[in-house]
Amino acid sequence: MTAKVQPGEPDEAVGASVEEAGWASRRTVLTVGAAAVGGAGVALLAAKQLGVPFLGGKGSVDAALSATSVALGDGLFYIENFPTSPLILSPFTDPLPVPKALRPVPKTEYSAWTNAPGGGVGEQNSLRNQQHQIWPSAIPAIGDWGKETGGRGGSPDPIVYKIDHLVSTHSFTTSQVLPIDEGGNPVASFDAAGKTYPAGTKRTLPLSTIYGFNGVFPGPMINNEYGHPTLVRFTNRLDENPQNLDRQDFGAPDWSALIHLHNAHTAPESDGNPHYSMTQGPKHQGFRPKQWVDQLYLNWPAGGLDCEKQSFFWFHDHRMDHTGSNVYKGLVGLFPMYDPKPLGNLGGMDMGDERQGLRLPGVRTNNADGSFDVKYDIPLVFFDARLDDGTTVHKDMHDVDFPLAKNPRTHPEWWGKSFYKHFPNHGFTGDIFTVNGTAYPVLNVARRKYRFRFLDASIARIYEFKLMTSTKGPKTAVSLGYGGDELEGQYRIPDAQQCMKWTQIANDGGLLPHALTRDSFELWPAKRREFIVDFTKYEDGTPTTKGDVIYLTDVMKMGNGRMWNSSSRFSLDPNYKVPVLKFVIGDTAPDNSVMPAPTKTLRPLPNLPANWRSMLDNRLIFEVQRGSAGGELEWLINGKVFEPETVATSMKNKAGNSPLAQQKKNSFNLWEIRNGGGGWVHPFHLHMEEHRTVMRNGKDVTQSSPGHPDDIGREDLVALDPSESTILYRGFRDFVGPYVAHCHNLAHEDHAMMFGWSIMP
Ligand SMILES: [Cu+2]
Repeated sequence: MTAKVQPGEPDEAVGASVEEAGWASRRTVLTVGAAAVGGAGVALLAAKQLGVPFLGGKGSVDAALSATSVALGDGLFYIENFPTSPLILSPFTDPLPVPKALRPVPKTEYSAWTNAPGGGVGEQNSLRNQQHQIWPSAIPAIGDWGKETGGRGGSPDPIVYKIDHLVSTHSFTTSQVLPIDEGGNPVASFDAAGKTYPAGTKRTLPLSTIYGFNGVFPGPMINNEYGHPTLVRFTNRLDENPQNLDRQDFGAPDWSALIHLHNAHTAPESDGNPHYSMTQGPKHQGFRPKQWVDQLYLNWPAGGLDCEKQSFFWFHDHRMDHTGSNVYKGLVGLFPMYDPKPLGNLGGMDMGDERQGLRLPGVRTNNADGSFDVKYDIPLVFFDARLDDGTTVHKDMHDVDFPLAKNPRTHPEWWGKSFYKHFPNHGFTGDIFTVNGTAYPVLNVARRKYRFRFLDASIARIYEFKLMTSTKGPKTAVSLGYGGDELEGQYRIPDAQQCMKWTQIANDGGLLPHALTRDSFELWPAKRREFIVDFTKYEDGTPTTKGDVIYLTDVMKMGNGRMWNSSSRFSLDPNYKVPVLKFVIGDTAPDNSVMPAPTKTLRPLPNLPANWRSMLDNRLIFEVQRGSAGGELEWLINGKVFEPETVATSMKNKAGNSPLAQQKKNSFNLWEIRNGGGGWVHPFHLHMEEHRTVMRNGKDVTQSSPGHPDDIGREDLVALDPSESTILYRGFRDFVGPYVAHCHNLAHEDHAMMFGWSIMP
């Protein structure tokens, strides 16, 4: 988009292999518009080819874009054309993958690394140009941390993990599939060898090429505890392709990646955000192949305060302009967070041991290397995919980045592999729903309580989940007479009825002040929500029996990335009930966990100052909107595209000021995030500290928020309904430097809906 290239930027760092990745074409772009790369560069290149006046040069990218916007009309660079994925014929037979904790690197081993992790100058990355802002021993004795450590502060040295970004393969299902068209009719299919299979032929899916943390999707899970820092050495090895896999036409074309632990309380050099990366550290859109970075997660809450502790993070790629394609290509990992701090004399508050503290479901096994596993505490990662039908034309503005693909054209050789489109007008949604990387899996559960940690790792899809039973079971949407967008999810359970309620204990900000009982809940991109499910009885009190089947069911219809077509909050379609995960109840198992009563305090909220309303007039205001910067730069904030090297400016507030998005360290403020409308929804994420939503559309929601019940807790992502305005109370504690805020609809983020902000000493 608008990334500016550093003069003398060492693109050659990657070596000769970049030619294969399309770097040559990017050079051409750079010669056309020396001040711009990516989408903006492409727009400028296109403008030149069209004979539109070239207005390149630093500072005039916006002008160039508006000049080209008319010429780059939809017809030229952009068609909204998606394949229909083949029908999975035997759903709910593959087991749900349940992640095990990644094992750390022994100290004897990492101490012997040529560049062992450390807190010294230049020790933070392979470029040797950054230092960890706070090494664990230097954590200040503030807040509860001061009390906890007897006024000493500090934490032990980090537990060290090693994660490589690798080119690898992934299978979404072992089921046979039937290739179908958008009407649900059987169609011909293809293979990589050039063979065509006639309509009606059942097929086995080929493996999809992924970029994965340690080569798997979803990537490793690191189990963490407050007070025990974690350091991950992320090494980019995406230049290696030992299996000679076809990389297709998505994923960052220079194979760079930038890893963000969403939403850890983390220094900028470990935050992996584009405002940081373009101004410090890599001074590039991401870390390139052969480079490494040590990301240090102090596992220390904002202000040292227990009330700021969180409970479930995930890490994912944040490479500027290609976050969506890198995440969709597999760069997703899990990072549950536990709290061993004693709760009175009841033992560790939330340490994965149901005999202690809050007694949330979990049976913990400590491993000798410092890691631990927790049974009955299961992350569920939701990801919707679309698979190539071999006949859909690949064509969008990023084609220039992938010259080997020779787009626009069809790719029968990619039949059955994951399909991605960078710039769809209405965003990207898949028609196959996967959980932990597997389409329509089954989980055999014991008759007891479980804790489930939900994460939406999709590009744009929002889900609304219910627990349902059915006597007749799932039917294909095709057999029920549906076609087109109504084929999303492939299966429906027409006779399904809600049979259990959810007990919500946490959202993206960590444990709620108290548990909520819910019939259904929405899960927006990047959101986490945690629930306890009691598999011993139904909501009417009837006991379950062995062999009973319960479906985790999505009831939100969302045919494209714009917003839902129907959901419980807005004109529910009672016929849209898509089973996503099948639970089969097994034998009764011991259970020492306790279902928290609605009155029981889980995690008390941080203080909201009584005079917060006095800060309203001088709040910072950011309006996200669909704009007209031209080409694919259609997502703006305060009328501007993302400028990675600068901090954004607020709209003029009631006090008459337009403050810079710059805050003093350890200050607090109100930020308004406003949805400029147009019938879109935006999951808006602010890095660094979770916030409290204090107002929606001018109404105080600190006590209750209809439509968004867990607004009463802390959040790192605010769900913006169409034309909605939200006001957030935010802290800026402990670290200084550059951060970002952005829409987490990754198609929007990659097309400029992001802004830089920073914390000043
Ligand atoms: Cu958005």
